[in-house]
Amino acid sequence: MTLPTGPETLQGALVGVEELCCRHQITALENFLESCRVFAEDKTLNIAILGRFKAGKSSFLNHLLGRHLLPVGVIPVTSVVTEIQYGPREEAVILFRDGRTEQVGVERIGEFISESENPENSKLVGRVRVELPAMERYRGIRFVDTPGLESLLEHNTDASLQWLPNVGLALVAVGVDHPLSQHDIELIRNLSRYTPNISLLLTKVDVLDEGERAQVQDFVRKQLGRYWNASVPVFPYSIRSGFEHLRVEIDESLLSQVRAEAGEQRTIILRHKMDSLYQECADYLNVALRAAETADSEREELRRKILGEEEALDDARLALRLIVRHAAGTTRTSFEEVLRKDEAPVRQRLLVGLNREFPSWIRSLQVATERFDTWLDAGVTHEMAALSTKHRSEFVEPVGRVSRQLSQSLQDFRNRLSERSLETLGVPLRTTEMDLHMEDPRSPDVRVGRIFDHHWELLSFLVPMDIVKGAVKRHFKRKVGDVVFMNLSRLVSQWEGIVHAALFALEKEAMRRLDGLIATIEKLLAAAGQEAPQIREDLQRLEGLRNDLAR
Ligand SMILES: Nc1nc2c(ncn2[C@@H]2O[C@H](COP(=O)(O)OP(=O)(O)OP(=O)(O)O)[C@@H](O)[C@H]2O)c(=O)[nH]1
Ligand SMILES: [Mg+2]
Repeated sequence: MTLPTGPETLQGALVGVEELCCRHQITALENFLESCRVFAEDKTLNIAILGRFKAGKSSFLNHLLGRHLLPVGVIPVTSVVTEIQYGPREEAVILFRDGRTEQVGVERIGEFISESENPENSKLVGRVRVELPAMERYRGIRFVDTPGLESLLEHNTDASLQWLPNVGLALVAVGVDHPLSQHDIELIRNLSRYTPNISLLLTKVDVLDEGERAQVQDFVRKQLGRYWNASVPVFPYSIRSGFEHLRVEIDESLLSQVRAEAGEQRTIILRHKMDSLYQECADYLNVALRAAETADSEREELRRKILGEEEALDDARLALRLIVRHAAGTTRTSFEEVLRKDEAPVRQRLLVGLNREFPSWIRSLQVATERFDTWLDAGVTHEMAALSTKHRSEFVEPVGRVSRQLSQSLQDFRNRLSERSLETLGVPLRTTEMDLHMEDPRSPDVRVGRIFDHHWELLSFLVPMDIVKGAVKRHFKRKVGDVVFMNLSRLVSQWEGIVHAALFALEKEAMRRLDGLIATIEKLLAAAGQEAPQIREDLQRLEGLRNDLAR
């Protein structure tokens, strides 16, 4: 692993925390440790543009780069995290969630990142990386455009929030038309766990006259000052002509400086992340120390006060399970509901096709049945594939919803633990649940295959087609209806199977996290008196590592 500067110290710090977590079995910090490790290994510092939908994030980056690279618009547009960095040749790489990559021309990225061309990210893109020779002047940094928060399109909010732990520098975009909401404040608070370097980009200032602009800037600065002691610099911006000086200003006061000191900046940010990590690790160790200082006879009581009775833990597990069971129990009826409206139109389309094709099949009964079979197979497969794509987001919706509910439920459990720890031991246990993340499920294979068996071929030499034509066509029409119905049921079952598998995988992961957290706390609370010196020593070691880094 290579670290930006002071590699031994940082490396030592990461390994040090890792060792302490390992010795005291603080498995609950594994995810956070991992995100620090990933950041430490990244050679490029990222500057993320985050914020409310339609705040002008993509427009800002286009304007900064002096070209129309990212799609922009009046309705929510960006649906995939997009990275822009220096490269000797202009190219874009689409990184799909399943690990596949595809290289495309830069002018085609809209097909993958815009809501209109990739609705609800149905193409399952993880990230898009664009390399431009024009980024030469910003070598060493990478701009990251993120999907807007707070719109009705929750998948966009999820995509950005899941990316959050990777943030290097953050530029929070706030339009003067919605100057600073509670959500923006929450976002900045959330970001401050991961980075000390947060600035505010006040966009669209051209829509205000000079007096109003001063008022809004004053308001925003005052509000920020109310919540943070550390300053959050505010950069007014506009992409309209007449405001070019604002681009120069942000470039000189922020971007160029960051570029010149990218290595140092990475170290500062990594230190900040490590500091949050220390804080949380120290909280765990403090709990263990207080427990170790408690007389053995009171230990059981202590455990009960903090973790609650065994039944209370079972209730917490049950609550997670119920979230999943409830969602799984309603998928079938809701999927049937979704597809019910499509049955008649699909049947109708196929019957129109049948009327069109039938006259060319009537040479013999054998020809008619064979052609009918092939035609219906292709037609139904096509219709099912189209329905599967059209309703994909409705089918996978429970997965995202359940994932959010489980994360929230786990965080509530952590908060209760912290409160009880503070009450009982006088030390809090500030820990944060990393969002549960589930890869989007794959769509089912809708190929229909041979549709039905019949023995008409046996009759085909005996029956003159002219006479039975009408009966055959009526029979085919009935068959179309039956096959459509059968395959819609099959599509429901296929999606139900896929979504259930994803939901149960989420349940398993949530359970694993809850049990991991409980095991961590139990282990810490079980710390016997003779362990106290070791814990004290480890707390000191942690403090030492922290001081080393601060120096
Ligand atoms: N007047 C004015 N309009 C702007 C400015 N910047 C962006 N806009 C407009 O704001 C709208 C939203 O711009 P986008 O860049 O798509 O916003 P976004 O934050 O990337 O939106 P999402 O990707 O949906 O989150 C577009 O109609 C832009 O033309 C600006 O400086 N001034
Ligand atoms: Mg955008």
